[in-house]
Amino acid sequence: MGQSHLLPILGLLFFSLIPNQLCKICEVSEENYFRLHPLLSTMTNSKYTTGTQSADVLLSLRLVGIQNQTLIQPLSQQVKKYVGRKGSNLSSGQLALITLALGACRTADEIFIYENHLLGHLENKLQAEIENMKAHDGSPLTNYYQLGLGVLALCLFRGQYSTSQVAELFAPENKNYYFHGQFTVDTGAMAVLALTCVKRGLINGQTKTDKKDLRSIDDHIQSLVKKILSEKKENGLIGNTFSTGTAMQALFVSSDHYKESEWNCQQTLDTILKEISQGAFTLPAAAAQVLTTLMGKTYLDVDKDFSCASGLGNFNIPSHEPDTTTPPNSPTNISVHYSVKISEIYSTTITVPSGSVFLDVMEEARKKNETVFGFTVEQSSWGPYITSVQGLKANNNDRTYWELLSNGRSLSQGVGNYVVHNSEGLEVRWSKY
Ligand code: CBY
Repeated sequence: MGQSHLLPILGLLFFSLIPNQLCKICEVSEENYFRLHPLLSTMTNSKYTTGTQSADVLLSLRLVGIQNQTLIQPLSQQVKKYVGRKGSNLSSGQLALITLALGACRTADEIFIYENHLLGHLENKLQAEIENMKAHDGSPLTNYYQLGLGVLALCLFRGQYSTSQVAELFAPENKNYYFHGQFTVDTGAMAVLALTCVKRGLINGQTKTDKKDLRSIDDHIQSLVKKILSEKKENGLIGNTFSTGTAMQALFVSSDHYKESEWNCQQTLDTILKEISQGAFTLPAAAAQVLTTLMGKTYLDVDKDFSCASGLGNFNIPSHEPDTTTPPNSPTNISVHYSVKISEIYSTTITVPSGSVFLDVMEEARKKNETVFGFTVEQSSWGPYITSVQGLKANNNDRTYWELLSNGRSLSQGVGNYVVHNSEGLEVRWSKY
């Protein structure tokens, strides 16, 4: 074959390689599917306390292609009932997550999205977040993770948003990407997913804009990807155990922004599989997020017009809880130091059965002294969240919250989940993020 014939073939080959370069994914191989069983047990056996937890699980099951209707139908009903109950009290991120879950692929649930004007409500919620930022020194009503989810849902479902406003909001130097001056991987990763969706829309000509916005969105993705990669730990985790799944999704869809040598995806995957076997993912929201990623999917795969995948159609769904998550019914007691710190420190020693969680300690302390150790709690998709202690309430406008610490180190689990140890020093501290 002459050179003149080879050229077009080489050209074709070159172009066919480009899409691969834009999306690089590593996923669990079929012979390792059994290692995902603990995630599916957590997702299918827990009683969902909030509708957003059900939405997290529904979204994940649909994206990975589990079509078992006896699992899917009740979840979809719970999510819709929750919308009916909470109505306009849903936050921007909750509404976005619910929309993603109901419209993850082509099902009859799509009607619910339109009949209930979920996209219109979401547009208003995002506007309210922006208004709050104007009135309160750049702090949104909720947080930037939820703003990211909101923009992502509007982008995927072709709602209304302004690209120049998105480009301005998601500039990497924005304070909302940082807690205590530290870059938050969860938040940055969600922003990369949202910005990538917006960028694809611009490139495909779905949304009209000037070149300036496209360039600035691309620069933001570049800079956020760099920050995400700089949070990579020696064992491959990115941020911590619970942010790694979302971080991986962000890296899957942005592989034109880093070199292959900058991230060993397989190492990260292996570490996550090890964490699963050690029982790290006992919350449905945590299990759902990471399952999506491990099956090589991202939230950008949400497509209400595309038939539901059947990748894991025949996946053997475990029907009972794994032994690792049920702590032994041990009669032994342990004692811990517990303190509440505002500017003064209030301390006590508490005895609880071994296997108790942080919340059990707080409840015991409250029994001893309601004035000093009284507190309020709310359910979130990540379990119970402490909203006030001694009547002092956390406030997003002031960026104040009740931080959980053990022996002076900030915890990466919530009060309902963190199992306490003998003679540990536990603290709830009035903090500013
Ligand atoms: N989701 C949200 O709105 C939450 C977004 C999120 C970035 C989230 C982590 C990540 C996620 N995937 O959902 C987040 N946390 C935020 C924004 C916040 C702030 C909430 C206030 C606001 N502005 O909206 C705030 C106050 C800084 C915060 N998280 C506090 C805490 C502590 C809660 C203590 C309490 N008062 O009960 C705590 C326990 C940290 C501490 N040491 O005090 C905490 N968060 C943790 C540990 C976590 C992780 C949970 C992991 C787990 N296994 O339980 C987390 C996944 C998450 C939930 N927070 Co915040 C981050 C991580 O470790 N990777 C959208 C909605 C629809 O679901």
